[in-house]
Amino acid sequence: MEFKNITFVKEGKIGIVTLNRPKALNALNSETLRELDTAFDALYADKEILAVIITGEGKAFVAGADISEMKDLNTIEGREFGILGNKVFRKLENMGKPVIAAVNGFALGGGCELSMACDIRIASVKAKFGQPESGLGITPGFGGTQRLPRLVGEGMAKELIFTGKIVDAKEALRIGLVNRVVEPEQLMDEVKNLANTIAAQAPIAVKLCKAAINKGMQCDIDTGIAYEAEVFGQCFSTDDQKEGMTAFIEKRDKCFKNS
Ligand code: DAK
Repeated sequence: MEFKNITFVKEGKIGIVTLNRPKALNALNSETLRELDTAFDALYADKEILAVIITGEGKAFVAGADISEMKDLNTIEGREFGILGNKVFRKLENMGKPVIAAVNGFALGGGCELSMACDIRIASVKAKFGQPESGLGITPGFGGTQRLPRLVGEGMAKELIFTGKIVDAKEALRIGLVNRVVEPEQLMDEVKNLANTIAAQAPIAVKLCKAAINKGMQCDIDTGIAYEAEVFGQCFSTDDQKEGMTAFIEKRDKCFKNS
């Protein structure tokens, strides 16, 4: 697929989306958001793709929503921009495929929010995270006030959002914003290995695990446990459950069919 501001390639079972507006540090303008929307639809529709990686070209992952585009928005346009971004990020979050952010550099504002809409964040030592919106006279608009406290806790999220402080990868690891930190040249290998490990599991089980965890993060534990029981039951209608358990008993490699 051809895009202006992103690239989308397939490597075996992995789909890799790269934000590719390095001159603007991959800032998210509405055109880029619409391209991401199209790419996420394509990722969802492609049954061969079992895991997704999002990364950025150059020294940024994403340096935020595009300030030059946002500067002169009126109330209605601001709301529309926020709705578009949230729609795209929710699509990613609910895609039913695991998504890993390979955070290569600046992940600020909408960039930090994009990384948080992914399931797992792996950072390069060069990555920097923050929600600098309050210094621009706005609130985070692509879910930062909701996802950051869920990830790092309320107090830490409030400190980061109220101050606009930018933290390095080491601090992001300490507060639980990223899973691990690696050298820049190891980042894509590390993330691809992780993506391939996930892609080797039963895809429907992974999809249902993601759905159960996402749902459980939003509701009380009894509702979450009831949902888990539901999806656990659903697994027994899949070929891959039979294959996974039969392969274990027969002491052979399993061969999942995503069915
Ligand atoms: N938007 C547009 N252009 C950006 C940009 C951004 N967020 N970040 C960087 N750029 C551009 C710079 O303007 C510069 O362009 P030229 O001057 O070369 O034309 C180019 O990228 C290189 O940037 P720098 O020269 O500044 O590079 P440095 O290495 O010196 O500094 C930096 C890197 C990341 C520290 C710095 O660029 C920076 O502070 N950038 C802004 C970071 C930021 O504040 N990000 C948060 C943006 S606000 C909402 C929807 C969404 C949002 C809010 C509400 N609703 C509608 C409800 C989200 C808001 C945000 O994300």
